[in-house]
Amino acid sequence: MSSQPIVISGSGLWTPEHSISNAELVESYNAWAEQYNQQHQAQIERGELSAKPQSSAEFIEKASGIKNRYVYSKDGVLDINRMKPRFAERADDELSQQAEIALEAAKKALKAANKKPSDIGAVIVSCAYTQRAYPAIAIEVQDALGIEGFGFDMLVACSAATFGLHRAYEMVKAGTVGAVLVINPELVSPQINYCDRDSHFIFGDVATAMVIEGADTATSEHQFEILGTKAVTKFSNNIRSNFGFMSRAQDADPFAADKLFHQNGRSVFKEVCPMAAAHLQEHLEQYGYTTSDVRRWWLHQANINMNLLIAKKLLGRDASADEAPIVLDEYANTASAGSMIAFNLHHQDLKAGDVGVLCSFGAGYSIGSLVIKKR
Ligand code: CO8
Repeated sequence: MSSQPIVISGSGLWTPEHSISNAELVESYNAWAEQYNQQHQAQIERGELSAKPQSSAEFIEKASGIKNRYVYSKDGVLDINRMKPRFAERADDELSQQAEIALEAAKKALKAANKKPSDIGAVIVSCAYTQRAYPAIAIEVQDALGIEGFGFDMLVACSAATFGLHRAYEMVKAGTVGAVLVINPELVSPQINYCDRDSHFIFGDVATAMVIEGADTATSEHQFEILGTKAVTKFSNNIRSNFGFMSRAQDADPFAADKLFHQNGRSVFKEVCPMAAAHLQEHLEQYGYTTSDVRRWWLHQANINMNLLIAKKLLGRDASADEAPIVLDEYANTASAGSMIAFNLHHQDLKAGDVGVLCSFGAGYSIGSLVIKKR
């Protein structure tokens, strides 16, 4: 067991070049809904089908705080005769799209951490979906970077990034690996039902990465000691995707609406906010801190009203944008990567001794947090 501090020594962020505003997304969804209603007019009139309701950019911004999302591929999403992104299928000897974006974020994290691939002993790809079952995307990335050692994928929906950091922390703490690269290539747009008014606006694509290592090897400018990690899961069907390899044997449509992301958003909101606030309070207490000792909250980015409510429960007042930065207005919900984006964009101003909290919450349910301190 290593007695030296374990640190986050670098982080990387890859942002897709294409973005979609609420106005663009709503315009194409509404045109699709109108076309659907015209094409199914007779069944709708007979009560056999429900008419598709119109979406609204104002509703989206007010209910979620989302104004924009980035996507790997834009044109197919806005094509009302397609309503899904367009990805070319790649040959087995070509780099997969998910490994491609993972590499972009990983290279930036390595650079920020002053690390070469030969310094890394393990690669964890942790995210909401992987584009194939095996070989692991992590092993593909490991190979592309020329890293010795091992890699594996792990899926924990919205908490994949924090849970991945937990595993990295434990590996370095146990002394089995010197430095770990944790990557979150959140390529979620292929799983979004762009024909569902209630969820078509929620997600965007992104990739984030972090390097975790012992303080004795860390040389980067911005280092954060991980004081500890805390995780909890509690089964819920309120956020679900039934996509999986069983569909073939079940003679089921592998792309039916229940196989895509769907949720009971209101219940999620009500149930997860108190769980997350209590979790964070307890985690801080383990180190003798109160919430007022925290300089920055890099909270999960699913919904601005959730973040405001959680911050208010914790602090007893509204948190400022400087205390709890919001990135979902620009990036939307990026599954597990939201708090990692917030950290990436908002950590360089912290001073030695400042305490911060990285936190995720979402499907599972799952909640993960790290209490960290600027060195
Ligand atoms: N335009 C206009 N009206 C709308 C729209 C729209 N786009 N969508 C819904 N409405 C309507 C509803 O139909 C409803 O109408 P009515 O009152 O007549 O029934 C009304 O607006 C209010 O709807 P809601 O009660 O649903 O509205 P909310 O204020 O609750 O806002 C949210 C909806 C934004 C979804 C909100 O509930 C929310 O954000 N909840 C939290 C959800 C959350 O955090 N989920 C986590 C999901 S992410 C995760 O866990 C990772 C999964 C893995 C990644 C998946 C990648 C694809």
